[in-house]
Amino acid sequence: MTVRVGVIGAGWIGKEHIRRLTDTVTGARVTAVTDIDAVRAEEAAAPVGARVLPDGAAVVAADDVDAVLVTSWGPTHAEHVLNAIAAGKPVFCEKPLATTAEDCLRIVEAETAHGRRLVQVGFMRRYDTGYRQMKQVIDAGRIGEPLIVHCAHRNPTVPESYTSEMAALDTAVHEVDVLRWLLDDEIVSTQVITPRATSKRFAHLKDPQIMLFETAKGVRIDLEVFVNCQYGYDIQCEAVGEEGLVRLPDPAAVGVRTAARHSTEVLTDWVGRFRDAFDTEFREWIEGIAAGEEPTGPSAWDGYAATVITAATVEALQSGRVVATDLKPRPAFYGGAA
Ligand code: NAD
Ligand code: ISE
Repeated sequence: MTVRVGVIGAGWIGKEHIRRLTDTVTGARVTAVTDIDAVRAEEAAAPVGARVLPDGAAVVAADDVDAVLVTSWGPTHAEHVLNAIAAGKPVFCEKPLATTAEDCLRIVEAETAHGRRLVQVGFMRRYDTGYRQMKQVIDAGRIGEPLIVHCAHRNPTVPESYTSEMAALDTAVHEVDVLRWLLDDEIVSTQVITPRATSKRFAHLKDPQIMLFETAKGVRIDLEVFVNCQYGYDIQCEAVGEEGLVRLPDPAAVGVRTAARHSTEVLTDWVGRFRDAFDTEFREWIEGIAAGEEPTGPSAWDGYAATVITAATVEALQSGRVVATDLKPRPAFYGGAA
C-alpha cells in the first residue's frame, strides 16, 4: 500500500520532508501541498507531481490524502492537528505540537475521545542511532541508576529574529523530549542561569544560557544552549550513573592528518546532523500507517509535556527563579497510572 501524504506548510523543513517522503522513504507519496504562500506551495508540489490545495482544511479533507504532515509555523499546528483527528487521519506534526498547554490538552482530549492514537510529534532525536544506543545501555542497567546528565546544544549562529525565549521553546525543546524518553522520567523543575553573553550575538539575545532541570527521580540535568557558538552545530549528551557513564557519539567523520595537524569535521546544521534520524522517523511512521498500526513515536502527551516544560523554562529565564513544571498526571491512554 502506498500512503498518500498531504503536507501543510512548504517552508524549510516542509520541503525537506517532501523530498524525504519522495526520494528516501518507500511506500509514501506526497499528493497534496498547501502553504499560505502560494508560490512556495507550487514550488514544493510541482516537482513531486502533487496538487496545490487552498488551505490546511482542504488537505485534511482530500480523498487522496491518507495521512497529514504539519510543517507550518508553530502557532498554527493545533488547528491542523485537531482537523486531522476529527477526520480520523494519522497526523505527523513537527515540533511544537502546539504553542500553549491549553491547545495541547485539546489535542490530547480529542485523540483520547477518538480512542486510538493518531498523532506523532516530530522529535527526531529518538530516532538517532547514538541516542538509541544510549537508551539501550541505560535500560539494560549497564551504568546503574542515572544520577546526572550533562548536555550541550550549540548552533553556529541564529538570525536576528531568534529571541531569548526561543532558546527554550525552539532549541532546548529537543533535549526536553529526548531526556524524558532516555531516562523514562519526568522533568519536575527548571531553572536558567545566564553567564557572560557572547559578543557574537544580536544585542537583544541572552546567549549562552545554562538550563538546569530536575526529574521526578531526582536526576539533575545541566544543558548549555549556545546558539552563536560560531564553530558548528554540536550536540553533546553524557549520562552519569552509579556504575559508569554513557556518552552520545559524535557523528562519524574521517580523521585528516595534514601539515602537522589531525582534524575531523564538525557539522554546521541540524539538517546534516539528524538526516538519518529524520529518515528513520519517517520510515517508521509510514510503515506503521501502511500496517494499520497506531504510531509508536512521540505522542500528543509528549508534545504537551514539552510545551509545558519549555514554557516553565521561559518563566525561569524571566524570573530568575526555580519553576515547578506542574504537569498534569499522565492519562492511562498514554501509558500513565491514572
Ligand atoms: P518556515 O518558516 O521555513 O516554513 C513554514 C511554512 O509554513 C512557511 O512557508 C509558511 O508560509 C507556512 N505556513 C504558516 N502557516 C501556515 C498555515 N496555517 N497553512 C499553511 N502554511 C502555513 O519554518 P520551518 O523552519 O520550516 O519550521 C516549520 C516547523 O518545523 C516549525 O514548527 C519548527 O519548529 C519546526 N522545525 C523542526 C525542526 C526539527 O529539528 N525537528 C527543525 C526546524 C524546524
Ligand atoms: C531549530 O528549530 C531546530 O529544531 C534545531 O534542531 C535546533 O538546533 C535549532 O536551535 C532550532 O532553532
